[in-house]
Amino acid sequence: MQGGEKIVLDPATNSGDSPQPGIHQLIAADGTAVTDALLAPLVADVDDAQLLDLYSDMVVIRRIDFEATALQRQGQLALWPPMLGQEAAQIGSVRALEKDDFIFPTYRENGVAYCRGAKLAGIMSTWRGSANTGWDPYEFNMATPQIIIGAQTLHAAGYAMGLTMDGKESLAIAYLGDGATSQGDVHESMVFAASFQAPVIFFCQNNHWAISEPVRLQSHVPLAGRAAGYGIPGLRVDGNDVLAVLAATRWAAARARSGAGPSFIEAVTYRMGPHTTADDPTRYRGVTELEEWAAKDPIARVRAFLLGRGALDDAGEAAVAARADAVAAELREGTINMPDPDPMTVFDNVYTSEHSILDRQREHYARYLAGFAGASDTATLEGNRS
Ligand SMILES: Cc1ncc(C[n+]2csc(CCOP(=O)(O)OP(=O)(O)O)c2C)c(N)n1
Repeated sequence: MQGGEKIVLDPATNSGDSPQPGIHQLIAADGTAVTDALLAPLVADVDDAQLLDLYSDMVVIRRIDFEATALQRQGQLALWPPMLGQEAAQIGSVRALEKDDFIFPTYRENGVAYCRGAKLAGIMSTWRGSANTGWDPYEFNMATPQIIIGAQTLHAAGYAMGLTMDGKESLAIAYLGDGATSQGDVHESMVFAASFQAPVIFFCQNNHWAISEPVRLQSHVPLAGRAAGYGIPGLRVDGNDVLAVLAATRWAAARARSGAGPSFIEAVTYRMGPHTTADDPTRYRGVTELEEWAAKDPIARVRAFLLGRGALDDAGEAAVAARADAVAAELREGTINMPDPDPMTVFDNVYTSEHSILDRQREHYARYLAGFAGASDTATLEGNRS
């Protein structure tokens, strides 16, 4: 990587345990400070108040996650992809970006969407099945949730190439998972990004599992090493260390803005919950692994760090808890009272112009809905959602 930093390509180090060779860290799992020559200068300006904000954001998005999971269990959401354990990776990265940087997320970056300013009910609407996206991509500079694994990396690379052509100074960031790095789209996007020196950050959250597929099965080298094969500098960072993730993303952002081209960040973290609420992780992973990672909890770590510095007290904790309570209440209220869309709007925004196949489908669906006319009970159309 840039600056002579070496990527460790020993398969034995790909377990994700930290500290380990090649993983940059600033706050250890017990909350003590770690020296890192590359990252430390990048966050030298971050004071206790800013760190407290990062902590508060993490507590809030964990609360969003718990509330959404509960709502799914209560039948109010069709599905939810938990971010439990990945709060530092989401908050540290998004807080390193400028407003005009464009984000290309997967389906799991709901914490990122929240920090970007998306409304809570909007974020939930996709998971309730009420809308294709819960925010206006152009208002928040954040694309719609991407379910097709890796596809958003192509969009990000193309957008970044466009930024260069337009002479813009902003950047694109693609969020992706460890599993996505096995996907052809991701490799194609890295080829283009490297060839055109596009201002794009590939931010990979290595949460160790692609549904039931462990990362060790997919890659015999650390994932950041894959980027090196394209000539893209890669950096492995402790993804449960919010300060280190903030620094790593600033590193990549500075490279992009200075014309140095793409970067790849492997944030080594862990998905502590299921893949989605439709998944049962106890069928494919052991409790010991979960316990090991619970001891590296990203929120407990920054909390311990703040307490150690005297930067967090009971009043501070109470303020954070109150913010989380308010967000949870708003989320619940907004979800439960969300109006159902007109069923026919499902055909909107598919094509920009008329399309004969879509016209036929629209007609069939209208006839199908008309078949319920006698029932006059909208509950019949909606099934047993509540
Ligand atoms: C092209 C494609 N293939 C398969 C799937 C089914 N699928 C959904 S999530 C997933 C695993 C993704 O794992 P990873 O990239 O590590 O992200 P994570 O869910 O762990 O955040 C798969 C295979 C899909 N959505 N798209």
